[in-house]
Amino acid sequence: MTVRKVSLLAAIAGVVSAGVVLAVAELVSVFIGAAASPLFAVGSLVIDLAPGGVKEIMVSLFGTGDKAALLTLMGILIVVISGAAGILELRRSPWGVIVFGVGGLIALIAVVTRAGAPAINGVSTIVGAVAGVVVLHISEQRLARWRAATERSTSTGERPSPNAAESSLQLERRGFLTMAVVAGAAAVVVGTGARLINATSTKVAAIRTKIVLPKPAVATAPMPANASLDIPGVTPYVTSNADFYRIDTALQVPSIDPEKWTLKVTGMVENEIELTFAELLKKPLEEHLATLACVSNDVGGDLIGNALWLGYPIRELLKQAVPKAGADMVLSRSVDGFTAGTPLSVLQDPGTEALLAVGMNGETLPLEHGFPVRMVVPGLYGYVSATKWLVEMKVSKFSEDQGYWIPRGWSAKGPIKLASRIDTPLNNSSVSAGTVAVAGVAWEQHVGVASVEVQVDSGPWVEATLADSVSADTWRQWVYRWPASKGSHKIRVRATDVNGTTQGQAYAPPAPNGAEGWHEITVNIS
Ligand SMILES: Nc1nc2c(c(=O)[nH]1)N[C@H]1C(S)=C(S)[C@@H](COP(=O)(O)O)O[C@H]1N2
Ligand SMILES: [Mo]
Repeated sequence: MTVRKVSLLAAIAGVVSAGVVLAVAELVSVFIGAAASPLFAVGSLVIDLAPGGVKEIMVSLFGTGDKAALLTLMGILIVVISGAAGILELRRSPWGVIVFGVGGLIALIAVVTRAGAPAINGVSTIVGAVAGVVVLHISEQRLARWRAATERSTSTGERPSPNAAESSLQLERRGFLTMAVVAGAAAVVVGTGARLINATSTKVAAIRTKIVLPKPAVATAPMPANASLDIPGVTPYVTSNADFYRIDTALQVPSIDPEKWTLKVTGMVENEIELTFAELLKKPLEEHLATLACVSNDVGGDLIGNALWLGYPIRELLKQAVPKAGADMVLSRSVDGFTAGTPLSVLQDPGTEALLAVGMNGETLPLEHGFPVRMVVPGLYGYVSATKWLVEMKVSKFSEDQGYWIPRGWSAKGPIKLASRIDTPLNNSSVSAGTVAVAGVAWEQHVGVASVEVQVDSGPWVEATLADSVSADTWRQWVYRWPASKGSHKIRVRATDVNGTTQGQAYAPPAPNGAEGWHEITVNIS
């Protein structure tokens, strides 16, 4: 065998062994809980350790596919490192085993340091690492014997008999290949199966579908007939749950059994509160439409959605808790450790419909949108208000506590900025001459949009027709019927809010507190 072929086989055995680590760990995690999966724990640790700017880069590169991108990257790294460890183990045993040991240790640290992780979660990583190390060591030994047998069968001198050498070569060859193929195939089958079980968190998903939400004590006002303009290509006024953007640091959607869920109100309060899901559902719930936006949403971006939320007013809960003098924020905490710091005054404001939401568009909150309970606060970006998988609200001070994104370079306060977007026609599309409906949405939640204007090339700003306003807390559709002439044109949009403030042209990136600037597209009229 050539050196190259031996190295390649050694590397393959290393990659197979890494597959065994992951598959066995995934299998054990089926029994002790999905949060014990080392791959996801390491990914989450990477997310938490990454500097703030990285989020922006990942989101701008991959949008809501940022998690898939991270996992792909980790996959490539695992292949490269385990392949190298395979070669090392063959040439300089036990160095390959040591590399695996270090990798396992890092994974173990990641698993047990996750928010709320019990120590038992470490078991799957340990069992997986031991299994992988055994496979690595034995398969590299077999490869070494196969290589030795090849050398014997080709060296003429000390050959006992050509047949014996030949058959021992076959034996060693088979020994290695069987191990690699069997271990590899088993890792793929077992690992994929176990991962699917861990990912779907079937139990909680089944519990969720059985929940019957109560009728709201305060229903939303009937929607004005003209809240939706009937323009093909414009974003629907209400975003369906399936189309609602998803942004969070959770590589695995947390699964919370609502029977075991409680919300604790703690910190600077006269009365600490602990609320169960059943108690929450018995309270007078309200229904409100609110548009939720991500601070990472760039000019023209789609990290924004509008939904009908069902929930209990947070101000009522705070009334029962009675915040102490000096408190000015509520640090809300997710079961996975994410936190958001929201101004206490906003949550207590009788005019702000901040909800402990349990329903979204007539359905129980979907798992990836925070089941069983999340916060929704009109007028604030999600990173400072919309905590999903909510388990604690700590009444505190901005001078004492910080939400997850603040030490990563984002502003402590995150009021939504006035913005507008062109949905149709699409950028760089070709449209035939005639009247073209240029349409989109504009928003400044809790303030309200008063007018939208459109400019074609360097022409005058022309006022667009606005859809009826449902409330200041939701976006408004707009349309401008443009008499389009042939050629390439630039179209820009800008909105003015109810206070008379117009969006400025100067571009600001999403970090640290939200993008600014006019959305502009180019269309080709033919
Ligand atoms: N637990 C948890 N809640 C979270 C986040 C998170 O990372 N973890 N991200 C916040 C951010 S940045 C936004 S924009 C909204 C997005 O909510 P959605 O995914 O339901 O659209 O959730 C907020 N709540
Ligand atoms: Mo966000």
